[in-house]
Amino acid sequence: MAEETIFSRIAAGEIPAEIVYQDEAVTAFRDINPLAPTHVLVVPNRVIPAMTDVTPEDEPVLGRLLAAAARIAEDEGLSEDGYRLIVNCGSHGGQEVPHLHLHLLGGRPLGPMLTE
Ligand code: DGP
Repeated sequence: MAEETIFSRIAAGEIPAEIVYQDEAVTAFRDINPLAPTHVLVVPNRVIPAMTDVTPEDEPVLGRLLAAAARIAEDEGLSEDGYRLIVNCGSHGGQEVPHLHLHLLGGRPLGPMLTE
């Protein structure tokens, strides 16, 4: 079994977070350091450390992450104006937490995709 992470502990209810969605595969909660009016992290309950660790057996849960993000975006009122999903990977991608996650960002125009 993969090591525990801060996000798997949030998914297990061991660390508090503002959870906005949870099912048997996926947990979504508000980012502790929001960069937009809506900034939700969508994580698999079972740890996948990073995109570089994805295997074919992860394909169903990856679909579940995207489907959950779309549903949360709708619930947050973001569908009409749109939103952005980001997955950071590794040091060049700026990944800080070694537990694959989608950032769901919206609620204002988000500007260019990259600033540098
Ligand atoms: P990344 O750089 O893609 O690994 O993003 C990690 C995000 O996780 C960052 O935006 C801050 C957020 N984060 C880190 N620790 C916690 C925590 O304990 N609770 C919550 N809600 N968010 C956290």
